[in-house]
Amino acid sequence: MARRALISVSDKTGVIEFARQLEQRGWEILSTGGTYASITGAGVAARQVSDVTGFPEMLDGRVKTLHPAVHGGILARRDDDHLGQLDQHGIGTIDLVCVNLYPFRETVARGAPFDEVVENIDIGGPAMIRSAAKNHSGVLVLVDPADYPLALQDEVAPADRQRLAAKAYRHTSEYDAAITAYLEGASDELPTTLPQTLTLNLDKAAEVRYGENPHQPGAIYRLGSASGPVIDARVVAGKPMSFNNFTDADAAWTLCQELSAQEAAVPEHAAVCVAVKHANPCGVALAADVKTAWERARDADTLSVFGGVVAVNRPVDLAAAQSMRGTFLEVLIAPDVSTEAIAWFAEKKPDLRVLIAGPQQHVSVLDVRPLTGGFAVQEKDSRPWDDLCPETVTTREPTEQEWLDLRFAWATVKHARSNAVVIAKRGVTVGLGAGAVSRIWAAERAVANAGESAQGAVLASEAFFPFDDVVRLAARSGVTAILQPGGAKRDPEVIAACNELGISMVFTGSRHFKH
Ligand code: 93A
Repeated sequence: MARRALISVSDKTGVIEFARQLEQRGWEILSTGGTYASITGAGVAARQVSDVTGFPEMLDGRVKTLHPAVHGGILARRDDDHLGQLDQHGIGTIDLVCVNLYPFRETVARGAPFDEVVENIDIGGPAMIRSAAKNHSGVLVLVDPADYPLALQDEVAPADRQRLAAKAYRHTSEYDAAITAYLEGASDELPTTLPQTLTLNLDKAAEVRYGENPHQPGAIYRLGSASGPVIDARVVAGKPMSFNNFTDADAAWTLCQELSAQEAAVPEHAAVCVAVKHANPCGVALAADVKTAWERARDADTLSVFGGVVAVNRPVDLAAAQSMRGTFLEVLIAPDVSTEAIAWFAEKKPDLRVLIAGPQQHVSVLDVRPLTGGFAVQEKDSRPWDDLCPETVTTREPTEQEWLDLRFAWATVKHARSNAVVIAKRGVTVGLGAGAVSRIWAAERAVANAGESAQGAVLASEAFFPFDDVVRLAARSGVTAILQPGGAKRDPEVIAACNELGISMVFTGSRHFKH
């Protein structure tokens, strides 16, 4: 009997071609309404799931695939007992499940009303993904178009099947974490004060050889039962993680995720690479694919990336891995890393810690810093670009490209230590000045880094300009648009300098000190 695949995807990227390839290899395809329409509309043969269940999709699509004919076909062990039971009930096996979920996060992100957000909680999709992942020895589970080529091979190795299953559970757990976070926050205004007494329950999550320096004992603690992308990352190659590796990887991953969410709608910005050195970004880039994003981030500052920590938002394949040859890196963290890339790293870069990020659960929104005898505690600065009302205050408006670059530079500067200035051009940081004790020094550092590349670039600052000196320096270096919070006494002088020099300036109204 032909092997059967069930395809039910909201994100239809690559699905038609994948279905076509399956058809050519003799697979029978089952699919749900919208997916069925896409596939068959492109001339690929498929059957509706409702044909198999004998029930139409009902309750506005809330019940499409929740049926024993689907879950029995996925969950049956491939042995005589279970296959015999399927036979008795006239149920055929399902050998491949390709599902991605209703766009819950995207619906929240565009500010949709509560009822619409709730309607976008996928139930049947996660159920199928979890069923298939449980039975991964007999069923391939795909939640990411990047894995479609793997599934087209004649034989998929047990280790790859297991990796796909782990990825599937990560996919559904992150999805549930997003729903939890939304529901926990949806009914309440953000608290304006923190509680009188804070009880932090910290459990040791990892041992490290020492703290920031060899004479300081150190360890990594988990807050309650929280899970985190770095604390719970899988180290798939390289040496054990150090204290500084943990903190830098967390910094890199956080910025990478923020940029990834922010740039999601721009296809040529789909891949994000963040290189961090001593908690500050040193090269950040967007591109259409991970290899190019890494190469651009590296080339942004080839000196500082040496010994750095790198985060990317897309799976790392062999080509991307090989492009890291020749750069000494401490840590690479990614949502996934292919088996070939892991093997290559293990052989060619045995010291590099290669991490597959763990799930992020929205538990800790606190930023805790040590004081002698206590802690300074605040809510994390997680304000997104969409919360701002950026306003052009000069005669010249930024161009479309400059707007994209300003938004990108803003996210990056927010994650750099104050005082920070970032110069960016076409989705790459070309100059970064961070942790400076005066703003003009941060700007001078960024301009010096950028050199010729500052021509036609944009500049972002995490706090306002007390004087017009940064504007004049930026203009001399060739910068054409500037973004900063505004709100200084001398704003009129600063704006006048921009108008005199033909530069656009945007005020965000939002400061992002990070001391
Ligand atoms: O509303 S659901 O939770 N109920 C279901 O039974 C179900 N089965 C698949 N959503 C369900 N799905 C989801 O439909 C899939 O996870 C996928 O995201 C989407 C694909 O729908 P369509 O093929 O109609 O575009």
